[in-house]
Amino acid sequence: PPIIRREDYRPFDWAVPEVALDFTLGLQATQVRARLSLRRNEGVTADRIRLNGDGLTPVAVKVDGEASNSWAMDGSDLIIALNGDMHEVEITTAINPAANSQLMGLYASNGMLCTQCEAEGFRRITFFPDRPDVLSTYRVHMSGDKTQFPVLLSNGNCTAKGEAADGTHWAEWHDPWPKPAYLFALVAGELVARHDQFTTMNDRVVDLGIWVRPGDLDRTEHAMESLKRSMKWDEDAFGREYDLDLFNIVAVSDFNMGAMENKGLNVFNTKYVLADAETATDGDYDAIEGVIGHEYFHNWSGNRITCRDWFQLSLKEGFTVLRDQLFSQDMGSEPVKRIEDVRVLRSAQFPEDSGPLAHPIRPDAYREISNFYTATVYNKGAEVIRMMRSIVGPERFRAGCDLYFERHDGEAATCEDFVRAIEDGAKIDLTLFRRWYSQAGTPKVTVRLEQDGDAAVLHLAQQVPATPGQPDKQPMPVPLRIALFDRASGTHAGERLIVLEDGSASFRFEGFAERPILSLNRGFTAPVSIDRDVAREDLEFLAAHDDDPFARYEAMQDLVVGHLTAAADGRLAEGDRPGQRAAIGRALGGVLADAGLDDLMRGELMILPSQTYLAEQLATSDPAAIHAEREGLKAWLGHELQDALLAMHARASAVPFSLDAEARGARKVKTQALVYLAAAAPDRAAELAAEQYDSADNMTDRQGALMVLTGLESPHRTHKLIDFYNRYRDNPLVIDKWFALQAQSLHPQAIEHVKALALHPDFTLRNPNRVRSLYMAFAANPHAFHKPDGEGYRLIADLILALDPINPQTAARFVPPLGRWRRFDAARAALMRGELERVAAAEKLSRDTFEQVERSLG
Ligand code: HT7
Ligand code: ZN
Repeated sequence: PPIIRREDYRPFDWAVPEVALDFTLGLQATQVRARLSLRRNEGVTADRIRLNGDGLTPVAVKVDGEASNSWAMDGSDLIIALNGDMHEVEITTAINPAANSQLMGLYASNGMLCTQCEAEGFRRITFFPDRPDVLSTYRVHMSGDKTQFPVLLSNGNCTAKGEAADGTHWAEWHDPWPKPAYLFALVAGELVARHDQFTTMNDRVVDLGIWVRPGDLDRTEHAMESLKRSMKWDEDAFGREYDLDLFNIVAVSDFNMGAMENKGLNVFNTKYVLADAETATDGDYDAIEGVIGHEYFHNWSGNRITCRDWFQLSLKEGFTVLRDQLFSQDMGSEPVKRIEDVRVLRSAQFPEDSGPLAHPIRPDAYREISNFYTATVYNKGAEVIRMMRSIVGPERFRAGCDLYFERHDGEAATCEDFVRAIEDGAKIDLTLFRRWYSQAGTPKVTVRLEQDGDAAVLHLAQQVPATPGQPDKQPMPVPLRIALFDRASGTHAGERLIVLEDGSASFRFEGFAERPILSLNRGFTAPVSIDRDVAREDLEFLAAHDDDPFARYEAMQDLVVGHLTAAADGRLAEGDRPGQRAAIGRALGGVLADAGLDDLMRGELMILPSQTYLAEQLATSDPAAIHAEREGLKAWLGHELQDALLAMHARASAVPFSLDAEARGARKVKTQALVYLAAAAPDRAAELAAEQYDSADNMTDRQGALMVLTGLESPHRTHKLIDFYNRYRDNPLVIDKWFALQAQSLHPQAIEHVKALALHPDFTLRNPNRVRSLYMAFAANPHAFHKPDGEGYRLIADLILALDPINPQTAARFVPPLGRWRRFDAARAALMRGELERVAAAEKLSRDTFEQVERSLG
């Protein structure tokens, strides 16, 4: 497969102002007639047009109303000879949605038809210039059997509908906003809707519909409320008003990602729509609100202003992630949301940035764009824009965003356009800052605080590591919010933002008789890793007293990370272990007892750094050693703090169910307490967990209890797993949880359980949620995945080979866990690499998997 390069971008030769699509729908056979109005762009002399296709053969081609033979296939693309400046081309194709297991283009899911066109799915429906810089208005006519497809939806507004005598019916939709093909959508099937309305800032009434399968309607209330909150928030926070009379969301159970922002017709994975207390956790509720917001916000950051080419993906994704993060911060607890977002960044993006798949947020080359829907483009992309916001402040940032929306409305823009709008609107020079767009790798900032008479001097140096294709890097502006705590009073005189512009710099702070305690990267203002030699007492102080919640969390984490990485790496003198554990115990005990903390925040502070994050701190690591040390510490803490944890569990259990912050916090600390107790006193914890499971009146408590039980050897484990399955066997989203809990469990036989579950009648490779719930959960379970005999690696390689012909996009997402082979001990590295080589040797690999394996073997 060829490499596509950013530098090769050229505008398309033709404009396609109008598209008319006519669908004759059938699950096994759908006919598509596409009429494209074409206008030659100025200065173009070519005598042909290239229309992208993927797996299509033209049934008929007409040019200007006449059947034409002046066409030829070039690979998958259709080339039509055209001499004039304006033409109308009509192409008929025939497709089989039921056979579309890739879930790209038009496919059948649970008896309904739906589309997924981003990034390059439209070319699997009809021949078209399938690139985001070709914008057209769409008219869609569709007809189909009325009983099979009672509901017919597409983008924009429904302009007409009717019935025929033969049992079919039809609908016509018109979307007045020019859009690229990737935003096209069509849904047809037996669906029911929750309807509501939203009145915009300019008093326009928008009809809202959330469409689901009959039986799921009473689980759509939270999604609808989230949608209305998103619409209001985008008006208040960014001045963005919705621009159609209708906004529809459809939930489908077979979907490659979370959701899709098609204009006026978002298509969602059911996972991010359906919720009630019995079947969804508090985390699920939050995720639904976040994803509903994310897709809605794309209406401006993505749809009204789209991307010029797919290298600019972060223009819409990074910005929209930032917008959804700010939305969720405003809807719930700001510090807790910030901590959660940083945890995701560190567990998903930092490893990507330090491995063979590292790429800048604006990549330079790809073979398959689906492989670049990554944590780097999304989450680091959001962090990069958040840094601009931190540097200029929220008001000036808003001015920059206003200018961006005004300047580029209706265009296909670039990341450079965005940066320039922020520069002009916020009045700042971002020349050096642009390096964040072009350089991969997580900068490491080395920190030293020195006392010089009555001044504290902060020495900072940065180093951006080499990444594939980028051996040498330039320094990038790193904004760091800091505070200096006076040792005597334990207070600070206010925080400030410093920006490390160059490779190194020193900052002098007068008025400290004694070396202060440094609180650094407060709020996680920069997505960097920090290397600092800081005394444990200082970390203990910050873990107890820092008034910045993120920095307090960070100090807790640092205390544990320092100890566990040294221990797992064999650098910890045995004599130092008791003292270090005691310091962590004091810090955690303080967190449990701190009456000033709310439980949501307390729950965050109780979470130990993940095994992946710990491994990331070491050049190469032994997962078994990290696992043993981490579990050992957990058991020690659970034992030391047993009384406080039991008391907390009892207190939290008495809080009645509600969705308010207090009750959610109680549920969070309740299961956290069980996690520690399970490590320290498994029998006692199993009894408590079984009680929690039985008395649960909500999924958060029930899933939390079952999560703890799945890691234990206890008769309760089997009983509750059977009970859970029987209770929820008709609810696929909950059965996904059942698979995932077992695949990610601490149980020593987890790998055997995964192998057995793969043979369970409810397991299928055809549903991405189910595949992820079993195998992604397993690949993220270090003690099981990294078994020294390499069986975990073999399991994932087998999965990739089996899944690749069915759903290459999903298959390719399982390559990165194997691709991190360089970061493990030599024996494991050889086994992981061996499995990658086995995949590479397969007779036929998709472009998706081929590219990921090629890069991973590097
Ligand atoms: N913009 C959407 C991307 C997406 C996607 C990409 C590749 C294959 C399937 C897909 N489904 C959705 C999702 C988003 O970021 O909002
Ligand atoms: Zn998005």
